[in-house]
Amino acid sequence: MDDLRIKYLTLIADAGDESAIESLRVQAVGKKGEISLQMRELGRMTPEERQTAGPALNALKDEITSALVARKESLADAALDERLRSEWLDVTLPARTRRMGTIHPISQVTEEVTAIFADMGFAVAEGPQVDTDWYNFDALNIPGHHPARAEMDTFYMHRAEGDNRPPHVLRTHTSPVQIRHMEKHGAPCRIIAPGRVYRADYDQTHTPMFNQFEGLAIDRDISMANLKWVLEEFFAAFFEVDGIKTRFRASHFPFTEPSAEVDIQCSWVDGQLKIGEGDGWLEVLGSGMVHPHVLRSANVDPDQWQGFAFGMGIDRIAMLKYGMPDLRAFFDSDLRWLRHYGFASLDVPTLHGGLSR
Ligand code: 2NL
Repeated sequence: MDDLRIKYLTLIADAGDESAIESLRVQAVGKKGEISLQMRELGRMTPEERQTAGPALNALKDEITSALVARKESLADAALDERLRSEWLDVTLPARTRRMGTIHPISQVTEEVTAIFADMGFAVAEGPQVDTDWYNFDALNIPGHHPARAEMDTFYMHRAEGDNRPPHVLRTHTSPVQIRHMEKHGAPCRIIAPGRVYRADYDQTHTPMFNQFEGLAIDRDISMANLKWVLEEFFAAFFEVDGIKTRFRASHFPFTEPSAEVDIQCSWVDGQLKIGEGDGWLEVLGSGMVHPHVLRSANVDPDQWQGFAFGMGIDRIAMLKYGMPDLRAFFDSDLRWLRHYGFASLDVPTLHGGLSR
């Protein structure tokens, strides 16, 4: 019996996998196994012999059965440990980047602007790029004879002879989006309207299609002071400099009264432009208090409501922030330029995660 015991305990300890354990079980304690055969021998023993051999055989069977179970469990644990080791995956690793094109600087800057204004409670409004001359001009206090119509180098849509629909234009600014928004949702409102606009003009600093965004805040007692705060917050966040100064110069637009052109602080040292320091000034936008005629056109009562509006070129502030010298390159689709100035597609700008990392 001792021989059997040592034989099986050794074999069990050496078993390398679950199927080896199973065949050992059959071989030792299965119906025709060695121990079962020994138990059959009990019948041929004297009662005295049986009294010691019986319990000893039962104890041996139990011992071998427990050894089989224990070994089986430890093999299963080892197999699991091995799987956990070999299939280990570091889920904290950064994603593998595969450059599948890049985000165009115009899209990137539009997202940055949207994130900054969203943080100040401004929603994004959108509208058609082809609109009637009423939404593009009349509603903005620019009547038919007004010189601003000619100055804007408007693209007019072709009209067939006898077509009585109102004339349509490619919008020359995103103001019609804001008019439509006020018509539909009334006051108060806080929106920005980013998008493409069109003017028939082409030289070093002008392209016939460019991108701008306008801002509009209407409430009972909004003032130029609110405008100044909002713009300074915006420039500090956008150019990532604290306490940037702005300068308001009196100006004129048909749709605002009073009107101001706004400069931001900058320095020019050794041909290097720096925003937010020094005592130079750079013109970046036009703004003012929305003209009562404009409010009335959009069915907002100017005796109850007032507010500010501004307009700024996205292309221009993108060039200033990212140091791009030529506006026209934005629209050339030159892959070398896009790879150089483009942004990684998963770097969505947010105020908490960084605008332009
Ligand atoms: C500029 C000037 C400006 C606005 C745009 C606006 C819109 C509405 C009512 C009143 Cl609905 N004003 N927009 C106001 C002042 C200036 O843009 O130089 N942009 C590049």
